[in-house]
Amino acid sequence: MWFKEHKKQILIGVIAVLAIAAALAVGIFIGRGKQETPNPTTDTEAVTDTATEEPDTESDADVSQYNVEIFTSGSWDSNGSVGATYNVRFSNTSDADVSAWYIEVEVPEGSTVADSWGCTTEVKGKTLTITAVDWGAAVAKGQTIEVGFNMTTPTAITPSISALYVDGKKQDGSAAATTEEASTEEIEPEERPEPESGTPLENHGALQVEGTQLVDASGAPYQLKGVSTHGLAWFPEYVNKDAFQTIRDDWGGNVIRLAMYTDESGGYCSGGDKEQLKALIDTGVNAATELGMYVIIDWHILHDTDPKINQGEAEKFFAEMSAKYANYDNVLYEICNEPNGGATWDGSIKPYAETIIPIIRKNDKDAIIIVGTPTWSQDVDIVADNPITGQENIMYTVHFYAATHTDNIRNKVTYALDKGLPIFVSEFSLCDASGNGANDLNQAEKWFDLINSNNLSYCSWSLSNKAETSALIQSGCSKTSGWEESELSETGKWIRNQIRGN
Ligand code: IDC
Repeated sequence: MWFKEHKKQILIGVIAVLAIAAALAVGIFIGRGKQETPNPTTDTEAVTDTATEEPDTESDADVSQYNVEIFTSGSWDSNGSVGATYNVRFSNTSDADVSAWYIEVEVPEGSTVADSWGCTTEVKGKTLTITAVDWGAAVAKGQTIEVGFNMTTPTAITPSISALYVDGKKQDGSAAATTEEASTEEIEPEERPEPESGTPLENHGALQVEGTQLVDASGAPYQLKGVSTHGLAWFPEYVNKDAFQTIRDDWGGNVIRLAMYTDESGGYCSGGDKEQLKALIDTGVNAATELGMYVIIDWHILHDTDPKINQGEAEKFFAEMSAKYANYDNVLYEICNEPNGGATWDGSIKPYAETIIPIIRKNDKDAIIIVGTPTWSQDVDIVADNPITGQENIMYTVHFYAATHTDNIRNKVTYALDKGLPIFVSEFSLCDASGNGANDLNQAEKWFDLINSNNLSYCSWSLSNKAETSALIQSGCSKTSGWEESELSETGKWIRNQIRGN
């Protein structure tokens, strides 16, 4: 493919725009290692030596091993200088546990750190070294850890990571570039689809599950195709009727997923404004309903790893949502986005689902309920061996990020479908699991062969203009609806084609 052949040029292009990436509020550093099987979370093989980086070749399956980002979570005036809280999030997406790591960040001379947690800090000239200690130092495979510190700088800064060392070895890293600058591949637009006469909801009514298949009110197989919002608290401006109408009429989509984080900053269970978040859901549900589109209310667990952690809140939330939308045939419930960490199917997720489902069913007897699966919604094979019984209209999620998740997750999907498990791809993108990095369009095509040959429903992450590859809108575009071709990111163009074309 052109993209593969020109990978080096693209990488050079990516490097050329680091100056632009430096303007981002979040500095991300991807530690790269040589590893053939790019699934960060389920492989059991030992990691190859991440220090010996070989030149890129076409067949080289380089993947991100660690994703480290630094971001500020509040700043204040400090006698003419700028005080701020900085958080460093380290995600170990490699197949081996990490026992020590540190990063270097460039800071203005004269910067001073007042206090820190999970790390120690040292400023030498313009280099700030942040070394993880105590609970911050050991990061098991698949785990994410956040450390932080308060620092005063003579002027406001946008921190970015210049070096990452893991277990004594320097990682060859690349800061993430914004989508539009990194994009060099020409994606020819598919023709805009002929609009259906009548809305999706008018034509297809209340959906049901039959075997592995989503079917419409008349029993005919039906595929939901659409987009997920980013976190509602972070990109509320995309929850509007015109945006959804663009997805319906220009893209040919019929579903919107409303992603409400539970435990990230501003999350429903982590200090977010509950009433405001529910008002956004209501705006989204009503906009979708007026347009005759389907809409998923997503309890977006992620940082909180195990759905049991916020189960009490989830029980109240879904009782309230299902009572409010009991008569809406177009509302679907997704009860736990991506269980991860120690959350097992038998021990946590299944019992959680078996508690939440009856709460929804009390109000809404037949809505589709989508259940997350272990390991960031990848292990549908485990679920297929022990699905929830005695319930109708239940589906299970598989999520993929094409540059990270490949054959072995597709094999899990095939296995699960063969065993009769109904699967919904409620979130995916074309880049790596961080939501950033280069797209792998080859792998994305393989995924879509599987999706379309099995008529699986899907929502693409994310309807936002965040400066990350998975955002569907160019980061320089502030329009919140009615996007032109040129205002879509590479991901946005490719996804629109998919939705338009099938
Ligand atoms: C990412 C967003 C990113 C945000 C981060 C917060 O793209 O902007 O800072 O969450 O933790 C998922 C999650 C989804 C992630 C996405 C990309 O469901 O919330 O969004 N991803 O990392 N699973 C696999 C990938």
